[in-house]
Amino acid sequence: MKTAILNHLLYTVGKQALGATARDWFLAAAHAVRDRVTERWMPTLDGYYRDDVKRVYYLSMEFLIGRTLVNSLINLDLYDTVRDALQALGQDFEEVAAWEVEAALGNGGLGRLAACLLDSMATTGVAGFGYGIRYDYGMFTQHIEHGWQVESPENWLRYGNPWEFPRPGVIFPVRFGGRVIHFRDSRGHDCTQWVDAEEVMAMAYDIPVPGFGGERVNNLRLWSAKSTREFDLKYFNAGNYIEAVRDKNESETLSKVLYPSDLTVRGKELRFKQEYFFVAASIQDILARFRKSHSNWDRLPDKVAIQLNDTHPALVVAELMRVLVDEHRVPWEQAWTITQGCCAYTNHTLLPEALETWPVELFARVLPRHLEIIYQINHEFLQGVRYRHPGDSELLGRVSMISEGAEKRVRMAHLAVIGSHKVNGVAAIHTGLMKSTIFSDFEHLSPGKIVNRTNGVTPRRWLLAANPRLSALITRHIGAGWITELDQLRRLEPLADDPAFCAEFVEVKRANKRAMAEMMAQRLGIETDPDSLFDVQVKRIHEYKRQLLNLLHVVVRYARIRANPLLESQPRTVIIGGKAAPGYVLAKLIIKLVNDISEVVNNDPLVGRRLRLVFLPNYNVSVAEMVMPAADLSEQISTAGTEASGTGNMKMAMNGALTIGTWDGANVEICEEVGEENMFLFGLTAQEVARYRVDGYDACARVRANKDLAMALDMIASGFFSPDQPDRYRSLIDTLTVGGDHYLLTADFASYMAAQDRVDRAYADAEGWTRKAILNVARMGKFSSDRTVIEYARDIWGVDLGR
Ligand code: 26V
Repeated sequence: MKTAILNHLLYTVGKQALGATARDWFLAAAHAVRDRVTERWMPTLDGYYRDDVKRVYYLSMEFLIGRTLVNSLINLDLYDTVRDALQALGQDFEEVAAWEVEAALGNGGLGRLAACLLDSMATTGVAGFGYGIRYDYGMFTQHIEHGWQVESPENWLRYGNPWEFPRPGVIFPVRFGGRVIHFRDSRGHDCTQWVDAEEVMAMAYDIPVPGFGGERVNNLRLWSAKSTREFDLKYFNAGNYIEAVRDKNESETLSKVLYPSDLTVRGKELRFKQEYFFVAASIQDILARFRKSHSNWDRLPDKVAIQLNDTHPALVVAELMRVLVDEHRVPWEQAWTITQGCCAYTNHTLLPEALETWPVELFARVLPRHLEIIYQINHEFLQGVRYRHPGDSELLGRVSMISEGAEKRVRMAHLAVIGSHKVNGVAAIHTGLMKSTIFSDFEHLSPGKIVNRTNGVTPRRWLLAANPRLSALITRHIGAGWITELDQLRRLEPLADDPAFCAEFVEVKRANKRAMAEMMAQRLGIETDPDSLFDVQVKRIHEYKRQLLNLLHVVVRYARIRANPLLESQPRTVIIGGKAAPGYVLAKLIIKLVNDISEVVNNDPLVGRRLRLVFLPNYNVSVAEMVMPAADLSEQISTAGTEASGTGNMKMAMNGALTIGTWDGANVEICEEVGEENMFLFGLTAQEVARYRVDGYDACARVRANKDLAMALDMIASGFFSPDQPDRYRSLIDTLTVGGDHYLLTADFASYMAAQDRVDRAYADAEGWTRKAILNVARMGKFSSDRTVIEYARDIWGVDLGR
């Protein structure tokens, strides 16, 4: 390994040991590791080809991968080897590894889930291929200036990406615009062609995805936009250099940047084009691979499963139909059976503002043939509905793929549902709500099509790699089988009553908290007490996730200490982290509020060590890897019915945090596993929330009725934390009062405060807390993404894993 690293330093990086920077060492080590991954990659792909296995294509606009070095080392069992080799070369492993810029090609939960599923597919033996976009700029970097979020672009490819293989030979044209012509061919068949379109090229970059154990290495293929050769020719022919280069630039903007909002992209034509760009390239690649060993299109669903990660790749349905019908002359009905047989769709949110629709006008301009196909699919679908439900014209309007109104729009979720053989939600409660709310008509029309697949997270990254101390402790007691069979963690249960084990467990948590505290002191200049309760809420900033509810608790706690300076109170460190979409004004205001409150609380000598509030800047995968192992309390406090699943909830519980949470998303199933006595559940149920919203309720009356709530809101609204601009938070507080409090913070406030009191009492009993924390770890087996993948494989993908 030493020689391999030195060779790469010399021949790949072009440096000598003398004069090499830590980044040079990182690149050299990464290439040495990549060599080992590559050795197992080729045989894996050959094997798939030889055995003609069914392939699963996971299409996602986002893969939130994070750093790769440590993860690869762990999956290949080379961690110690490389650490020792670097040591022998005079380099500190951790310092070298820290130079890796993470691949942040995603917004949050949806993108991170895609990355976990890739890891689990490679580990469990699914021939799984990711397809996505190689953004030049992934998620922005968040800086905090005077308490406000400021975004800056992250040029993550500046020093090269050692994990990728450019494939200049794998390049497909993608067309936009033009018009459609219909004609009759020489044999009298009706034909359709899409002509006069502009062309952009999609070039492949491959990233190997090693499974744990290193036996199998799958592939993630990301597309990058390149201008077509014609642009270069134009430059030669017309001699108009500037124009030619401008065209080149414009076509290459397609893969320039990830949209940093997980809310809505209304009216963003570039986003629509990005979606088609990666769909068209992926479908060409998938079909070309199929055609290498098959000629009968009817066998496509036997060999190809296409999983649509939300509706972002839903154009697959229209594109597959177009290629089969227009280009390969497959009869429409037959093409439809094939398309439905291949496609399945995962829904990740019920929030109406996040449900994608695109104006018909935009479709007609950018993808005219696809619009025709969508109209045709819709027509036939509605015929069927009309036949089964004669006279129900309202039903037709509700399930149509086209929404009528001031502006006609294509409903991408309806396209995805109608074009798929299975549709799934990501937690039991979420799937239930899909069936009873946004997709209830489809549930009646095609019972059984909508199924649940509860999310999971990969225990390799989120326990083994992120928390080496706890992993070592677990392995010492129950062996290493848990790494690929997380249910084995159950064997820890009896150890929750073993004082020696408990002491070791406590020591692990304390060490993780010390490391986190050191980081916060170093980077943020905030001193925290590692013996205080680390109360963590890390996730995107959204009203529905209710970071503001968390802050109200902090303010009440602070006010109590001020009112009674001698008050005995459990020391707390409240940590909040997350990015706001750049255009989401209220979310950005919430970040400023965290910083304003922390400024006051952390500098108030009356408070002492009893309370700290920390805003953790630039929350990303690498930061998460440090935070999850250090959390005592996991805040999962969304309004019931709004968080599809959550996956941070799983990561924290798996690392021994207790959850304070609502009856929402996967919290419900975590509770089923770990037991209600080992969590702090509170608040309205999803049913009650729905009731409240229908009946309407008086948020202002709620505020008047609760002294703590009224006081906290008044402190914030009156400028106690923002003396430089006393009305800064007026608009934010108004959303909770005169604004109607859509996310029901005022309704859940009292119950949340009571749950926080239970937390304090539980934490005061150190032994009891430790026991609960151990039981949380022991009972989290269900939430391995290996289990999730196996469930998808069985009857969504139709892949036999021999289990
Ligand atoms: C929506 C949009 C709208 C268009 C602009 C770009 C964009 C990007 C992402 C999204 C979808 C966000 C949905 C999402 O991330 N859902 C999360 O999915 C997690 C994995 O299933 C789940 O654990 C979280 O509860 C859910 O919020």
